[in-house]
Amino acid sequence: MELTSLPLHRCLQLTFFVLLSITLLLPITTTIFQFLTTHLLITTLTTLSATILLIIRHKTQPYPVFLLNYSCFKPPNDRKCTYDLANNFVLQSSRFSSAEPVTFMQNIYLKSGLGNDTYAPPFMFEENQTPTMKNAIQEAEEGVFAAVDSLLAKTLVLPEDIDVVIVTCGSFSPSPSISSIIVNHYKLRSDVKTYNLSGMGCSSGVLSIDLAYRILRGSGRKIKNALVVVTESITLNWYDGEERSMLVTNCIFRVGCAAAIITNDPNRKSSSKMELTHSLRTHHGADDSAYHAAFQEEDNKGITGVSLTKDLIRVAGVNLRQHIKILAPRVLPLNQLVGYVYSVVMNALSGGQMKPIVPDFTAAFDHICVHTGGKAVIEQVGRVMKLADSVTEPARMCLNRFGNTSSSLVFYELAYFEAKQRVKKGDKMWMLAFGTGFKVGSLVWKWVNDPEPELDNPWNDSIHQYPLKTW
Ligand SMILES: *[C@@H]1O[C@H](CO)[C@@H](O)[C@H](O)[C@H]1NC(C)=O
Ligand SMILES: *[C@@H]1O[C@H](CO)[C@@H](O)[C@H](O)[C@H]1NC(C)=O
Ligand SMILES: *[C@@H]1O[C@H](CO)[C@@H](O)[C@H](O)[C@H]1NC(C)=O
Ligand SMILES: *[C@@H]1O[C@H](CO)[C@@H](O)[C@H](O)[C@H]1NC(C)=O
Ligand SMILES: CC(=O)N[C@H]1CO[C@H](CO)[C@@H](O)[C@@H]1O
Repeated sequence: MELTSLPLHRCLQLTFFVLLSITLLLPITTTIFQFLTTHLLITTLTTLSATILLIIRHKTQPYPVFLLNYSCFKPPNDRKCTYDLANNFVLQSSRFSSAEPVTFMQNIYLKSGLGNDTYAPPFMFEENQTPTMKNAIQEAEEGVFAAVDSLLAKTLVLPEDIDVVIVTCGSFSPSPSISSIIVNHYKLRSDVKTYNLSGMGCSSGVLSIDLAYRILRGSGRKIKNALVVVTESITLNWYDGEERSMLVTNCIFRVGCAAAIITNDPNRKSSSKMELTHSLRTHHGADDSAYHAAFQEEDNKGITGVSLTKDLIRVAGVNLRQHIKILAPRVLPLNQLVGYVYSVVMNALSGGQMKPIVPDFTAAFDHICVHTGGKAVIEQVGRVMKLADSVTEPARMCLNRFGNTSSSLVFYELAYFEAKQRVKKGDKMWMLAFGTGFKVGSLVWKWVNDPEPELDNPWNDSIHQYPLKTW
C-alpha cells in the first residue's frame, strides 16, 4: 500500500497511535536512546539495514490485480438450440447406419440437464447445414466482437490502452489467430503483446486469467491493462461417427464467449469489480488415467471426436482432492485449518486408515462458482466437498440455460450471482474449473465494490425463471 493513497482519517489514526505509543513507552525509549547514542556505529548500521530492507520490500511487493469488468455474449433469440432443433438436425443428416446412435443421443440430451434455451452455432440454421471454416470463423467473430464491444463500452477502456491480449479457444485455431483477428478489428497498438492459447480445455478461462495475473503483478506497471477473451468455436467439432463416448459432446457442447479487462492500475481500483487474491493451478497429466479421461482421437472408422470416458468423473474427484490439499492451507480460516491439518496427520499416522476430513470451504468463501461441464461433474464436486444443493445451484442453472460452453462457462455463472443480486462488497468467491489434461484451476476473488445491475448481463431476460425446481 502506498502512503499517498491513505485516506485522511487513516493518517490521523496512525499519527494518534504513534504519539500514544511514544508517550507510553517514554521511560523505555529514553534508556534505549541513551544506549544508542553511546553506540553510534550500531545505530547507524541498524537504521541503514532497516531502510534498505524496507525499500527492497516495497520494490518487490507484487501489485494488486483487479477485474475491472467483464461481458458475456448472448446470441440472438433465433439461435436457440431446442431439443426439437437438435433432434431434427440429427435426423435430417441421416448419417447414421442405424437408429441406435440417434436414440442414444436423445436419451443423453434429455438426461443432460440442458434446457431448451441454449445456443447453437450459426451453420445449424442454414439451408444445407454444412460446417465450414467460414462458419467457424463467423461463430468465433460474432461472440468475440459482441463481448469485447460491450466490455470496452462499459469500462471506458480505449483500444490504445490495451497492453496485453490473451485469447483462449480450446479446439479451433485459425491462421491468423483469433488474437490477430482482435488486433486487426480493434486496431490495437503495434507493441501490444498477444497470446493465443488453444487446446487447453475447459479450465482455460481460469488459466488465462491466471496468466494475466502473473504478467500484471510483476510488470513494474509498464503493462497495465490485459484484455482476456475466452471463447470456443464448436462448428467444426460436430462428431459424425457412432461411438457412444464421442457422441456425448454433440449433446452438451454449446456456443458461448466472454471477455474481461484485468488491470493493476491503482486508479481503477475504485471502479473495479473484484480483486484477485489467490490463483492456483494444478496439473495431473503425469497420471495416465487422468491424462486419458477426455481425449480427442479417431474412432475405429477414422472419424475424429472427443471421447469422454466414464472414468472422467472419478478422475475429477481424485484430482479435486489433490488440488484442495494445496489450496486449503492458503485460504481456510484458522479453526477449519487446524481440524483439517489434524485429520491429514492422523491419516498419515494410521497408514491411510482414517480418511482426512473435507474442510468446509463454505466457511472460507461466501460463494463458490464451479465450472459446469456436465451434470455428473457437478454432482461429483458436490459429493467430494459435501456441498449443499443451494451451493451448486448456480452451476446447475447455468448448465440448463447455456449448456457446456467450455471455458467461458464460469463467467456466465458469475453473471448468475450478479443477476440474482447475491454478491456484495467484501464477499469472497472461489472460481473452480476442470479441464482436459487433466487440470484443475482455482481463482479466489474479493469483491471490491457492490455490483450494479447490468444491462448486458446474459441472464437479463430469463433470471426470473431460475432456479428451476427440477434437479
Ligand atoms: C425441451 O423440449 C422438449 C420437447 O420439445 C421436451 O421434451 C423437454 O422436456 C424440454 N426440456 C426441458 C429441460 O424442459
Ligand atoms: C461494470 O459495468 C456496468 C455496466 O454494465 C456498470 O454499471 C458498472 O458500474 C461497472 N463496474 C462495476 C464495478 O460493476
Ligand atoms: C464440455 O465440453 C468440452 C468440449 O467438448 C469437453 O472437452 C468437456 O469434457 C465437456 N465437459 C464435460 C464435463 O462433459
Ligand atoms: C438485455 O441485454 C441485451 C444486450 O445483450 C439488451 O439489448 C437488452 O435491452 C437487455 N434487456 C434488458 C431487459 O435489460
Ligand atoms: C498455441 C496455439 O494454438 N497457437 C496458435 C496461435 O495462432 C497461430 C496462427 O497465427 C496458430 O497457427 C497457432 O496454432
